[in-house]
Amino acid sequence: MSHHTFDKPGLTLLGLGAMGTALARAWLTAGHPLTVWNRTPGRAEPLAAEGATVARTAAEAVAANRLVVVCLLDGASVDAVLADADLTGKDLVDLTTGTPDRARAHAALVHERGARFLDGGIMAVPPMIGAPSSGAYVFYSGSRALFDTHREALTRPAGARYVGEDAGFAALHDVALLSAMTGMFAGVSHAFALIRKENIGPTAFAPLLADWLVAMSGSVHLTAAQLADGDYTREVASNLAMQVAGSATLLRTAEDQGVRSELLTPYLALLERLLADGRGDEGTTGVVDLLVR
Ligand code: FVH
Repeated sequence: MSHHTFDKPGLTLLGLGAMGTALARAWLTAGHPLTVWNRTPGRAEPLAAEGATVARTAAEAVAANRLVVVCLLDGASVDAVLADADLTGKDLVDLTTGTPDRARAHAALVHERGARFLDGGIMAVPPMIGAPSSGAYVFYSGSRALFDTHREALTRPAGARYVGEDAGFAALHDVALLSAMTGMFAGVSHAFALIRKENIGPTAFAPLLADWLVAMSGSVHLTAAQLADGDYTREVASNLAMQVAGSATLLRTAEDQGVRSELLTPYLALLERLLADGRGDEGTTGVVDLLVR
């Protein structure tokens, strides 16, 4: 049975996967009356015991509240789930991961169906949701009016960073951060591969690696400053000529340790192109120009 007292505005949540369930618990714990629906009904049962109202259909769940949050697998599942719902007068928030273009197209369709739209990109994994000290937050973009109307409810599961009226911007921020993370994961894999065959314990090595990555992460601010003013030689501490010379050491060491260098070579090839263009006194910021088609 529920032990919550509901004195907060109600909302609807469609999708009770790992993330949806974490979001639901955060809203219930905060005292928001919550209507839920999930394709596989069994996933709603524990939440019903915690105070959620379980709708029989997605359309019924949408009808229950003005604020409707969806957190589903992908864009196709969102389209399927919302197909039969009346969105007139609704405030729809889509926390499903997708591309910026998908968010913009979805915003246009939702507007045609009479609703306001806000897209969200969740920068957290489910255990971080509802834990204020976890650092979890959500990028939001789209209707500022919707965001302001529901800010209190929206910031219960995680912090919020509103990044603009363009509905695609939340997804763009989300994907940009995830892409940088992917490059970092690639580098981490390479580093562990280099020590694999030696008598260097990975757990002893890990703190050294983590501290180094944190120390180097500050370089993003110099890259940003150089991109902003167009002077790529400004405050360069490690110039490109030196870095390209050093890259031979990285590749030779990989070979000597029996490690494939395929995660490094595409990036190093871009540095060599910049050097060949006579930009040896710059840092690595010119790579951004080479990447943009
Ligand atoms: N979990 C994570 O770490 C990440 C963190 C960052 C944000 N993502 C995104 O959040 C969306 C939901 O992720 P999730 O972790 O909740 O995903 P699942 O546990 O796999 O649950 C998927 C839900 O989607 C429902 N579903 C799938 N296909 C359909 C469909 N065709 N029609 C209706 N519902 C559908 C599924 O229902 P069921 O399988 O239980 O019946 C779940 O409710 C996602 O965009 C992440 O990228 C999570």
